[in-house]
Amino acid sequence: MKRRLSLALVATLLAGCGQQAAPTAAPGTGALPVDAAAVAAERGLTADDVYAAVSTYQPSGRMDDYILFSSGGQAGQVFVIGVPSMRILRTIAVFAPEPWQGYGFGDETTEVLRGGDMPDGTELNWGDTHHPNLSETNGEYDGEFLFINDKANARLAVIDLRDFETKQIIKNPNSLSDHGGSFVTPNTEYVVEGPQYATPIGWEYAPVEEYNDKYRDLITFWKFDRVAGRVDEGQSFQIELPPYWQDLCDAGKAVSDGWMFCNSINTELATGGVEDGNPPFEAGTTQNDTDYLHVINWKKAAELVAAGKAEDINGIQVLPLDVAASEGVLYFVPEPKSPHGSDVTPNGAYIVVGGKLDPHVTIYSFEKIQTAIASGGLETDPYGVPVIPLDAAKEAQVELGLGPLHTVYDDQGYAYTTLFLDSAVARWTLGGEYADKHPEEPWTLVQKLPVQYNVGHLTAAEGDTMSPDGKYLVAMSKWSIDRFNNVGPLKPQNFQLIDIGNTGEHMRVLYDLPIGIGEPHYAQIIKADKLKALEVYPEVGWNPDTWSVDPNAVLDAKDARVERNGNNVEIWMTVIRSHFTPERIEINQGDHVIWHLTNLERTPDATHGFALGGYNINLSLEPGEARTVEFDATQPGTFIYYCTEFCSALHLEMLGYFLVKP
Ligand code: K7E
Ligand code: CUA
Repeated sequence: MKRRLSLALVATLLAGCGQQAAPTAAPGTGALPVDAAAVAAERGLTADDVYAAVSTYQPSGRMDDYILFSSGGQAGQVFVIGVPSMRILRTIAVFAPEPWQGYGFGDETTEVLRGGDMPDGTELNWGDTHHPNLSETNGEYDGEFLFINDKANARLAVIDLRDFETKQIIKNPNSLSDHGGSFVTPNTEYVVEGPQYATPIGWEYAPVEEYNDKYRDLITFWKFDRVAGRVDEGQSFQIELPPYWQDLCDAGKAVSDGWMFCNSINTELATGGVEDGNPPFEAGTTQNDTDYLHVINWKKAAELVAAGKAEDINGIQVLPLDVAASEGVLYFVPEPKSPHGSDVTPNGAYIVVGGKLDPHVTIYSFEKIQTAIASGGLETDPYGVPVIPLDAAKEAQVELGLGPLHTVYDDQGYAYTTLFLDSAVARWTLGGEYADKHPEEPWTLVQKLPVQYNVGHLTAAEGDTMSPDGKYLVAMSKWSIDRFNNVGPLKPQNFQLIDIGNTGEHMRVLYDLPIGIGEPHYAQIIKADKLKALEVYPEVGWNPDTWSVDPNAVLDAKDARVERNGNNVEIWMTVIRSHFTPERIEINQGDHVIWHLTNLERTPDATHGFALGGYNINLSLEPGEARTVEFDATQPGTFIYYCTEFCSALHLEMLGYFLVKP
């Protein structure tokens, strides 16, 4: 039996879970036009489910309030997702070729991808992306750029958010492994690539027995040139660190601006070798009750580099460890135990470290750290780095549960920490100037919300800025087990959208989004209206890499042509619904081909593809875009180029013949 659902019925449904005032009708809307209550009953939905549905559903054509940028894990790209609908809006190709975007299949995008190859030319065609970071101005996301690291090969990528495309990939010249990146300083002066597993500098060969002397970690401060939209490698520098496996880093802000904080996980200097009777890595690295929080004065380091205290190693300035230790750049503070995650509070006053093998988060006071440094008389570690006693720097510890990892913040003075082993998100209260914002005692656990399952990072709306928004949090779980239809042994990761703003009293899960490609580690959520992406490129013939009209763009089909100069054949081609001009190209086997293509469209979404079968060439030409492909016509025969986007009713007729005479 179907009943017409009135707003009063929805109110009853919602009241059933003791939450939220009943919704009130917008003027003139009256009763709901569909029998939602009957549908809910038929589908077995609870009042909580209905609340979740109406909190996340976006009618067709309605935009999301927030945009989430997520790492694509070992798939090597970035996902762009709307919040709260959790609709996937696009992927951004970064470290791996990606055909839909025509990324890495012959044109200038291939040069971007190849820019991250190994120094000997070994091609790297994937990356293990971990931490996307948005550019910041005065500690707030500014929506201009996104950076992401590749843990597997120690690389950094720059994405321009005017067109959501990767513009630069840099191979770190001295490191092979990174992790604590790509975190920015509050005005994006630097993009920081923190290290992970130690190797000799430049990953040169050295026996593992020489670990303590020869193996090192390096934290890299990539200087970002905002006008050029690129990292300026010549103005960048590195700081040599002991081989302690630094893990996650976060930049200080406000009072702590100019400082960087990284946790570490192997102060034991374990080198594995279970086959030789040594403790295996996981035992060797967990002997100590504490590792070291690294406290790094990057402004001081930059001054020392400018003063000539660094040395050039493989084209980048490296500040030696003994200089960093003796000149006030590097300090350690003990941190329990094998921690993961180091997150500065929005006011910059505290650093929160997740214990991983300790049920607490430890909160460090930046002021106390400075007092301890000023008092002097600090003991040093075996590498000569001053060590601040834990009690001198500690503000508080909060017991949360098993496996605390990462922490983010809201606008109500709460912190949220993931508990990997408990599979939960813990909400707890900050103290200090935040104490007045919430009714509870400072530094106490308030609620634990189960999530599914084995949660790693979490991210909150504008949660890494100086003014978080609250409202939404996304828990990024590694396992999904029983949450989705079985798709075989390799299961998706699970993003769970959590309501932290509308419920007042408690958090609740609103939506599950399976991520069936790559293991995302981290994400950031920005207000959608901060993003100013283009609808179409500014002018016809636009080169997205030089950000100007390309000298080889063809602005009118009548200028399309083929020119031969010896064995070089150069083609200037226009692309518009629904034809390529020219439509026939005849050359000789062995010719060198330079093929310029210009999409003449000005209509949003009027993208044309350009596939050249048999030659591994595939481009995506967005409205106004100009691209160039260069290759040797080694294969004789009759080839076809065609458009891969169903762009018009005569899309199937959008092709040409490429004839290569033997
Ligand atoms: Cu997976 Cu930030 Cu690389 Cu934690 S990291 S989960
Ligand atoms: Cu252009 Cu299909």
